[in-house]
Amino acid sequence: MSEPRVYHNLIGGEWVASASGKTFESRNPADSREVVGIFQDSSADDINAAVAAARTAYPTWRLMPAPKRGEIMFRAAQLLRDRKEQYSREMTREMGKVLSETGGDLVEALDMLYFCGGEGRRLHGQTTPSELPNKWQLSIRQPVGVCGLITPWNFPMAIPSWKMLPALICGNTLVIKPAEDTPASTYNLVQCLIDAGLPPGVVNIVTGYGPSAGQPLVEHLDVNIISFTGSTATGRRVTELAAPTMKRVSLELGGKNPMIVLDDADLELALEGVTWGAFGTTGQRCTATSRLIVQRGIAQEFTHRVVERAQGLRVGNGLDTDAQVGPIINQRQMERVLNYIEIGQQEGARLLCGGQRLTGGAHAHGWFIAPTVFADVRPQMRIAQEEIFGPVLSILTVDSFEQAITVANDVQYGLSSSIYTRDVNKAYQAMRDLYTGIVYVNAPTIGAEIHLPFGGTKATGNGHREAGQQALDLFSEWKSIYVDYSGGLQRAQIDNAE
Ligand code: TXE
Repeated sequence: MSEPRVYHNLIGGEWVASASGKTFESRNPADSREVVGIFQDSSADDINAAVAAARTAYPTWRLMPAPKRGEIMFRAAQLLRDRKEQYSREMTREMGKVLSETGGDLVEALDMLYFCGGEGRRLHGQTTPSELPNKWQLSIRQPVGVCGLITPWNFPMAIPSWKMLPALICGNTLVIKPAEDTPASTYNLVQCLIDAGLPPGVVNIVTGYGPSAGQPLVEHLDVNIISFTGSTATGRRVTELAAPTMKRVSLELGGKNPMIVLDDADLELALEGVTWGAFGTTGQRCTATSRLIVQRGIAQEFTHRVVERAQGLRVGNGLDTDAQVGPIINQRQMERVLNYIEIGQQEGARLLCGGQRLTGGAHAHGWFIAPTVFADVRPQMRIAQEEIFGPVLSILTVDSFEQAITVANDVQYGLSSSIYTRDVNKAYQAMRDLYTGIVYVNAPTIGAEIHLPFGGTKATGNGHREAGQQALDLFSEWKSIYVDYSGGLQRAQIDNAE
């Protein structure tokens, strides 16, 4: 095995070691003997240097015409496409998910490059008539300044792209602190931007752990926005840490996403959907289908078929083209998922398949868990309420459509939901009444496209949306401009009726 690559922080266009000289390893979750890369274990000193570099680069980048900023993204997209195979393999080595999924993760970044590149020629505001004669008025977007971006490990390139590219097209500069388990894919995306002509200091990368590297970024007085994706607990902490500086904070947190299957549904279609929604990415998606809410008439038959499917899934190293489900990201997360399986059994849910770590053979050195299905789950059980973030599906049985909607909504999260039915009236009622940021009809809870807003209600976030044109609202500040060409003082906000 060749020597692992040593990655440096990117600060002001230079590749530099952490101020302390400390580093950490990122390992392959499918084979923990393999070191994927060595990264800088950074602290407040490194964050301070990176924020200063971003601040220095800001005035010039802000004034670069947005279509020109977009052209850099178009060129980067071409480079990313050319490097797709290599980067997908590297992503599978650091994150674990199967190659077709890491290819999909990369393609999301590609789509985002094209989408945001195109926004460079729009960034629309409004023009509107005035209530006074000979006066003209409009609203325009202006950048906010320096953005601090903190990303998780489950979408190692897509999520950084969702944050970096809208920030950049709006004219901001940034510091990104990628997840400690999967930093390499952030480097790969940024390398494409650099090779496409991104000026130094516009994007800075600082690697390290949450408390030592993430926290100083959140607290920094000269950082204007924090965009964070991760756990609800850390999101809450980030909000508290940012509050004294009054900076804008965008949070994309957990989910407990339900799929409803009514008696009249196309069961074969629903079966395909739940298998992909629950066990794709090993259940490590914020939109993963973690609750299956089935109507009583089909519950027994459908549960039986779901279990059959789950048992047939091939779990293995994502680089193995035969594997359908990869490992869990790390030992801590694996233990967390196994603990939830334990809790489910203690709560009285019926374990129908899986439930254990896979060991031996191809699984000997990785963090693998067998696809797991629980039946007889009641709505208030912890496995029906809390985000598990692993290949664990909880099946709940209901008597009616109305009960299904109530159960679906009765959790602290509100990211994604789905309904399978052939009844068009019920489908429309569900679209109206499911209180989530995303609703799917006859499709699983995963599969968001980048040109629609992404995010959720309740504890899933704090009201912001990523992706779509709505992402621009986070990374820009509105300015309203009034131009009076009457040559006299025209007084607004005064009773001119006379
Ligand atoms: O997340 P953390 P973890 C959920 C999922 C998972 C759980 C734990 O339920 O089981 O979170 O995962 C940085 N100040 N999601 O521990 O801790 C950290 O370095 C600033 C859902 O990996 O939230 C990393 O870059 N930053 C989620 C990022 O926060 C801090 C995807 C996320 O880490 C910090 C991932 C601090 N004090 C996990 N502490 C989704 N919404 O998709 C940590 N970080």
